[in-house]
Amino acid sequence: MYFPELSERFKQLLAELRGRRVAVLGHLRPDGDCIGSQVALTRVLCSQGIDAIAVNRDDPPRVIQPFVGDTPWALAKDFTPEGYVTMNVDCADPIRVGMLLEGMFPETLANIDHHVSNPSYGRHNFVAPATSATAEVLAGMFFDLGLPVDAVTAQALYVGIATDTGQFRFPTTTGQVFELCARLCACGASPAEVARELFEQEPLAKLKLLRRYLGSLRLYHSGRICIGVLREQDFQETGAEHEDAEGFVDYARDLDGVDIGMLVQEFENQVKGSLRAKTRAYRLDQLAQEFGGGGHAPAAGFNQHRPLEEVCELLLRAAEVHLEKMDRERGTVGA
Ligand SMILES: [Mn+2]
Repeated sequence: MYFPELSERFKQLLAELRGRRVAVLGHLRPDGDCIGSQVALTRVLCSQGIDAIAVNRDDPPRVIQPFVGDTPWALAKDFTPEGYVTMNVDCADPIRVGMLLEGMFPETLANIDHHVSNPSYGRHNFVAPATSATAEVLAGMFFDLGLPVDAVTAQALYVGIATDTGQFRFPTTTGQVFELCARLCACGASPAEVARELFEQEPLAKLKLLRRYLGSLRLYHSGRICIGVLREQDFQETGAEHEDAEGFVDYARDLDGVDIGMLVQEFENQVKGSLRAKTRAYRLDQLAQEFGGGGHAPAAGFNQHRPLEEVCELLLRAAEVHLEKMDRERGTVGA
């Protein structure tokens, strides 16, 4: 068994839900793990005689769309919630589903997630903070319980794990992750097909946007902090979409000598910050919380309603203080 305790409770929940209607909710601006988890859970629920549908405020990103297949799907604005209970996936916080869905469903029946900051807000909680992805939790429970994992489900779970591990590079990439992926491949997941869809259909506008982000990178704090920015103008002038900036922050983090990499971008009249560290030791979830956000220890984010310059200044100062505090706690002086 991968998750004995969670799987036992999940089995009981499935029995309770037979014949019911379930909306499987994901977070705003969904990523591969969110969509992959929604697709997989919705399909497995349907296979168990549960009338399930995935519901999102936003459409899946362009490169993730092909993995939805024939899974029942609705946008929040077109959805009638009467008679449905909800299961949230990959949502560290109930407000992550967006105001519209939160208003429709003040109560979350089940909360399935892997964010360390998740306060277990559901009536039933399946939160495994040490795992790489919500898709890993779902895959483990499905295999534990012998539930049917069809090819679309397997592929969706593989997408969730491959994206949330940064293509099997992040510290959360364990032996169990590879074991589960091997089983997903046996059920029809294709790593080559996923790689082609996700990484080998880059629009030129995205590369133009990347050039601007790379051009904006600045080093601070003896080269241990790297910040790059993207303004609304950068998106307009390159013709890139906001989802194209996904993953750019890794370039800042990946620089030699850098401990914390950041991307600060103007987005929907807000300023969005993405934070990445090379190790979990830097507790970026805590740094993001200072700005009203959250996430994982090595990868976190936030939204702010201040001008971009002001956010950068505050963030840099907070990051320096945070970095020094983390150094002291680890008993090291500098890098
Ligand atoms: Mn995730």
